[in-house]
Amino acid sequence: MWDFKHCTVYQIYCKSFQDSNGDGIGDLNGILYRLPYLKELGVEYIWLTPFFLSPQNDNGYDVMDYRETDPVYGSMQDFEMLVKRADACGIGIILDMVFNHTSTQHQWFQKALKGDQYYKNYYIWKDQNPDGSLPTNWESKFGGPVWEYVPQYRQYYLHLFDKTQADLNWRNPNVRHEMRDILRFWMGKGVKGFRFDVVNLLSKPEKYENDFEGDGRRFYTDGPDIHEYLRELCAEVNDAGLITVGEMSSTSIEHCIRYSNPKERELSMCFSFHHLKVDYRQQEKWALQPPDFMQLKKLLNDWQLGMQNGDGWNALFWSNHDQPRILSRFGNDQEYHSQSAKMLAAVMYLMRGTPYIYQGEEIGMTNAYFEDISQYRDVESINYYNILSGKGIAKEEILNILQERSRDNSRTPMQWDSGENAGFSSGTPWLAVNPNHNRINVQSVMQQPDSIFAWYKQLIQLRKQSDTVALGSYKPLLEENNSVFAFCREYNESRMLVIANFTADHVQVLLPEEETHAMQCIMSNYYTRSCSRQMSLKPYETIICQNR
Ligand code: TEU
Ligand code: CA
Repeated sequence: MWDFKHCTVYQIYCKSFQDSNGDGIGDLNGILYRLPYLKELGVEYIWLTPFFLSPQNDNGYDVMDYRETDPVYGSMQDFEMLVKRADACGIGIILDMVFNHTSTQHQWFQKALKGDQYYKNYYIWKDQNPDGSLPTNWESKFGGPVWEYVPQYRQYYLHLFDKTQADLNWRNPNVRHEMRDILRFWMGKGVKGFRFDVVNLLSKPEKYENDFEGDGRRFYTDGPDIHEYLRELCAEVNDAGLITVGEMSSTSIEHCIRYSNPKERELSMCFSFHHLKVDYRQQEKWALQPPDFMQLKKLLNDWQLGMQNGDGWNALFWSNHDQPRILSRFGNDQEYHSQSAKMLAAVMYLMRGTPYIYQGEEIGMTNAYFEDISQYRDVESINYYNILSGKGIAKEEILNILQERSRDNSRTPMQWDSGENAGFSSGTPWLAVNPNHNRINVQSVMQQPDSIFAWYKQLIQLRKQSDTVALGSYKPLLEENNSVFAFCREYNESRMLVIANFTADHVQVLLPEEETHAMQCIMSNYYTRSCSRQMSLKPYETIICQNR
């Protein structure tokens, strides 16, 4: 088996991948059925989003029992079979552990509500202020305050996300013990890794104070004891050689170096999100702005260089189940559908780090373009529809914002074929299928040798085989160019050059002489061509060159 630097991970949002029993909801047996597809793509790991018992208020990120499967996704036997069959295809399963909070339906929280002090101390409780105000003025990530009142205690519990997702008290050693035990349980089932949800929010401050500059995040992001918690949590997982990835909310390069530098023995790698906020107006998700390319380039370059200098490791990604489709966002999902999809993939997945492909990205799936609020399912979208309406913003404008920003954009069912419900389900899908499945689907890419899918396959193979891609150093090029992203990877004597036009215009580039010397083009999204100092790039053109 390859180390994780040569590997690619494929993210499966179970609910939307493949339904096997006609209830309109994707499930574990659906994934089993589609394993040959993933084997064909060539990925080494599947990151599987939560399928644990849950009331599904946040689609499984509200866990009720960490050791049970939700029957809607299948049984424990189904899961065990999936692990076994995936293993036979050379694919390891990475589980998604949501350890910052539990569902308020979890028996720990239920016992806490019934007066059990042992379990009450699993969560975070605060008194009302003497003047009757909330413990702090912090805002929940899904809108509204982070505090929910419980009359029998005359106290509030903390929830950074939905009010049905109560934050766990990681200062309590019993909580930390439970979590290690849960990891042990799943390691026993043969999983090959863990993704830890919002893991840099686990360590809360000693004192809770009002935030007059922001929403409160500066008090609990990368908190005081976080590195210690991670070392403790992952000690056995690391000893067993499993892969771990932390989802880091609003973090810094300095912290991510500590999280992922192998000497620290915390995690294998980190997801960070700064590059996915370059189209937020003044850091505000619900305010639109066209993507700022120069900022995108600077952020990606800074993270590449910063993590390289500190011996940290990035998880490389454009998309996941919380982000709109990248093709509709930084690419062009109409005229240059295929070219821009390939260009984006080449840029991200040839950087230094481990690639994470989100289901459907490899066939060029796009945003949903829903036109009515009734089509949305996500708790965040629905909350913000109400919040923005309350602020007096016109309905049409809110719908425009949701078309760009809703998490449901990436959650529409996987498009397998052009038939009814896109081959996802024989019943009514829980979230509408994108009508463009008649053009964009797995069946059709399989028939095209130059498809987006074929391009992804090639990139995955390249990483498997090339130490330059997997292990090489990263150096940004053309940093001042406001249309082109370019960088060089180097390992011993071998060098790779990636050049990408992020615009729909033809652009000229002039590269330094030493960068193009003895270089040959190995991949291009128009046609294979030579590599020279001076080039004219077509709309969204990308070329990948190598010396050899
Ligand atoms: O997401 C964390 C999270 O902070 C994002 O939803 C974030 O708000 C968004 O990306 C803003 O850009 C994780 C899970 O991935 C998400 O699905 C869950 O809803 C959330 O944690 C709570 O568990
Ligand atoms: Ca199902």
